[in-house]
Amino acid sequence: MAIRGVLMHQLVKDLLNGNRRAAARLITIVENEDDQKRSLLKEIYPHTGNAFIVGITGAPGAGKSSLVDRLLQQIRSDGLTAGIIAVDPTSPFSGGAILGDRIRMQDHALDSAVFIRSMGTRGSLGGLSRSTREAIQVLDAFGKDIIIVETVGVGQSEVDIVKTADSTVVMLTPAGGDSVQTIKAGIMEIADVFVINKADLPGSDRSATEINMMLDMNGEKPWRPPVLSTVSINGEGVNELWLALQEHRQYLEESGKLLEVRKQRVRRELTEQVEYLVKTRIWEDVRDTIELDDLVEKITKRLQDPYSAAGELLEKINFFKEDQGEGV
Ligand SMILES: Nc1nc2c(ncn2[C@@H]2O[C@H](COP(=O)(O)OP(=O)(O)OP(=O)(O)O)[C@@H](O)[C@H]2O)c(=O)[nH]1
Ligand SMILES: [Mg+2]
Repeated sequence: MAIRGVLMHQLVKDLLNGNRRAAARLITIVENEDDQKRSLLKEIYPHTGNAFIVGITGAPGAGKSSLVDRLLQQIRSDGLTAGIIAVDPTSPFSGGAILGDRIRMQDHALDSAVFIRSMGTRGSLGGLSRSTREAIQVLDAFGKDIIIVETVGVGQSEVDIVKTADSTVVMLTPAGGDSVQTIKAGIMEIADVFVINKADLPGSDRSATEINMMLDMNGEKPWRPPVLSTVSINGEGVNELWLALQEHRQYLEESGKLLEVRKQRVRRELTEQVEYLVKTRIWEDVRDTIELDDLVEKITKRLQDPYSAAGELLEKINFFKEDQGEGV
């Protein structure tokens, strides 16, 4: 085993012993590296699956971080530990949002039962949703009871991220009445709990009514998402949110839905992993054995077509070779 392998093993041991620096370093590794991290993810996997994962998504500036900060107080007063991952797809490492997260959450920064981490797209190989999921695994193995993932709800990658959550909170603000119309259908569907934050501003009642109407049109569902109002700056409604999350968790557990959802997640991860392996192995082999440039040249000159060339490339590749050792 290479020295790095030994180091990884030590880091994982430290993580399992509750060492914060190990947790931080391991998240950096899953964020930045592609090869080495697989062996460490393998090692921590048996220690995961215990955390309850809450996703919180909403427009930029809706008040997610402020709400999470308040939620932390509830979680801590129930004697539970928490891990927070704030995903900022637009301003990775230098954005005001991240700085803001730090400032707002600083009350908890010294609390060893709380671990807060911001993640950005820059440097995250294999996509943000994958590295977020892997960071969740690290915090899960670290022993955090509740893991909260904060994402800015704008695109597919955020929807993918919340698919990792057991409970998803969709946050809206009373934005002059157009808030409900502008939320994406995909975001609407993933909500287990709706929160109208900034309920101190006018229009929040109307937003709540609109969402309730939309939910009623959806027909009977085994879980009907509650629509709550919060003021994250003073903590109003946050206790109700914490109760709703606990209720949703109880519903998931008692209905067998939690198991079902987690199975779906494992299936997706397994599929992704296989596809990832196939992809990386193909290109390793292609680089090793075939002059890609020659083929490109030929195809460009119309001496060959890309369709048959692709088929021939595949035939030259040995997919099912044995495990290539550490890191795979
Ligand atoms: N009036 C009012 N302002 C709020 C409330 N919650 C948050 N804010 C303010 O809204 C701004 C954004 O709050 P954040 O908690 O950073 O929002 P966020 O959704 O995490 O923002 P991003 O991470 O940048 O997307 C801050 O200036 C907060 O003080 C609220 O309930 N009422
Ligand atoms: Mg934030």
